[in-house]
Amino acid sequence: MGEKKFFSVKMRASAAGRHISGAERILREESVVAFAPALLERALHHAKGKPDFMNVKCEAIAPNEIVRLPALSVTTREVPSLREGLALMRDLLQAAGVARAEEIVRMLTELRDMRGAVLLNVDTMERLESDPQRGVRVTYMDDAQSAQKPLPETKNHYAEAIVLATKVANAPHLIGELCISDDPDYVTGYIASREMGYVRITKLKEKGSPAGGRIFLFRGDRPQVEETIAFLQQTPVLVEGICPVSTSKPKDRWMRLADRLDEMKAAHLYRSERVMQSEPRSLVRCEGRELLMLASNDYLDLAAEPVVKKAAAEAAMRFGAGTGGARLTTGTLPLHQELEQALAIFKGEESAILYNTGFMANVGVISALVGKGGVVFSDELNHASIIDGCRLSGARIVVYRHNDMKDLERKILEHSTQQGLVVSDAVFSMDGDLLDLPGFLEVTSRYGLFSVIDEAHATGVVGKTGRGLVEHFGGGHPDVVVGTLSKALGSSGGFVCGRQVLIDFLRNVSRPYIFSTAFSPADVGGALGALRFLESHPERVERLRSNISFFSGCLRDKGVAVKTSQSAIVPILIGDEARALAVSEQLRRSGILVPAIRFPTVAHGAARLRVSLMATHTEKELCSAAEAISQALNASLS
Ligand code: WAQ
Ligand code: MG
Repeated sequence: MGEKKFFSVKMRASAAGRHISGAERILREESVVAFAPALLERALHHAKGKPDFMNVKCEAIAPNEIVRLPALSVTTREVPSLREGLALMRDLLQAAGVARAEEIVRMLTELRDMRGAVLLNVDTMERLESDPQRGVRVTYMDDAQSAQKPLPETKNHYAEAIVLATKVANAPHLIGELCISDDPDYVTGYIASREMGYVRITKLKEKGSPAGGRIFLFRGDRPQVEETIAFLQQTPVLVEGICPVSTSKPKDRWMRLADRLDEMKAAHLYRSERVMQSEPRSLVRCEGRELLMLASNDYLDLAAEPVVKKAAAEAAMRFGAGTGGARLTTGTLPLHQELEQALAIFKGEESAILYNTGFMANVGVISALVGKGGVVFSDELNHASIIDGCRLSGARIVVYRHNDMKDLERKILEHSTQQGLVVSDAVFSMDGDLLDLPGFLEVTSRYGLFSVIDEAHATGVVGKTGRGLVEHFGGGHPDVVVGTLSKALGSSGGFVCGRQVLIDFLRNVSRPYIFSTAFSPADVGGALGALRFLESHPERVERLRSNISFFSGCLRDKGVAVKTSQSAIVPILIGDEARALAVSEQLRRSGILVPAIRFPTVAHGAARLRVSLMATHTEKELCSAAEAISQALNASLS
């Protein structure tokens, strides 16, 4: 018989007859001599004290007696408390078809001072081990890779438990196992079965508790008990494919996310959605109640305007719900081109290009016009999509003071560049103020830099007929005008206007344009409908403007200090995040929807209410809203 034998190598150590430490391995003959000392080493360094007796026993095993079993799959369930850990174990046990789960988990928590496990008939609750003091001990088992892994000086609870659990899960007539360590400080335990695998539960006892034990779950008849015990005590098992679990327990990746959310909650920066159950009009249904909407960007109330909805619906009926392709492949409809032409004319530019969102328009144009080696000059209060466009371009980013053309010029002189771009919001979204367009154009043209303005909140709002800053200031010509269809134009999407060469260039290099599916017929149709409506109803813009000055006046009458806004946005500065949330919440209780704007949308400590007005608010609504705001602000101070 040329076949190499395996040996079972067992160590036991005691002091004054009291058990201190035990360990075993199953090793190939040639590894025995190298590994036996590690077992002694471990016994000599045990926390329970110095042994006065140590015994290493080596027994040959024929290779054909050894059963090789694949390791149970491992999952870890993080639980915040002991109560939840035990409840989880009970639920898993119940799910595995054990009726008396609650009783069994309680029995487990009450075990201590056993060397072996309880063998329990799960249906009758009868204990089947012949010596209930000692319990049933499983032996002859090891990790199949053991000769590659030196035995650690201190116990690796997981590595040893997964071997035992795999053997137990495969024992005849056992349907599973429960375990709590008897180490006072090791609070992770497990429930295991062939079906559910090895489920680690991170808290199953309080730190310091002397409790600990195992229950093997038996289902069968009395005579079958022999078979189960024989397998546990005599059949040598090598477990293959054990995945390492780090015992230093770095946080689970999902737990890390949950921690971040908890930090946000603690800092009053957590956000969640509010669900609207109606059209976005000046009165909306939100979470079961009617609220006065003071937070919409649909400034002209066009999203719900009947002719606009009709245009969106007709476009969908004629061309379908989606476009099925990018603009340069199969996604361009006559509607897209018609809308681009109409936008160019409305803005007084040569040409226009559509993007799926205003965010993409900013990212798409900035990253196309500058790159590595270039410089972008960006107002410190620019919108997130401008900031991200600057970052994505790879150009150096130079932030200048808000609307400060002197600072802009100083910074341009400091960073002389052949390839430069200056970008600014036209209406600043959280402050509602306007860009100094004449100053901006003077500086940018003096230094030959691209001038980019984002008219997201200006289109449909600023200028006598809503055409934006150029109309408002009576002239001037930025190189690039970005806009959105999703605010005053009541639809969805963004656009860029400018010279033909600019638009041709963007169609060829701008990645958000090239690699997005062309946006849907309903969006395009709705935007076209809204643009046509706006062209023929400039009085909507007029009504919005008169609401703005009326409302600012009401606020001042009630003692709330605000400037008359030149846009539809009226910021009411509060500062403290928690206070801003409290005021917003109080207003919601009085039937008014005004969000608290917080970091990172605005700077830390610059939290505010951001009121935005619509053309269709009535003076009565605005007057009572101003009253409610003033009251909520006062109440939050006391
Ligand atoms: N056979 C049967 N029962 C045993 C055996 C054995 N060979 N060894 C221990 N027990 C019983 C005995 O009652 C102990 O008090 C109890 O189990 C706990 O044993 O993935 O360390 O060796 O991080 O303390 C779980 C690891 C660690 C969880 C379990 O058990 C994880 C542990 P301990
Ligand atoms: Mg222990």
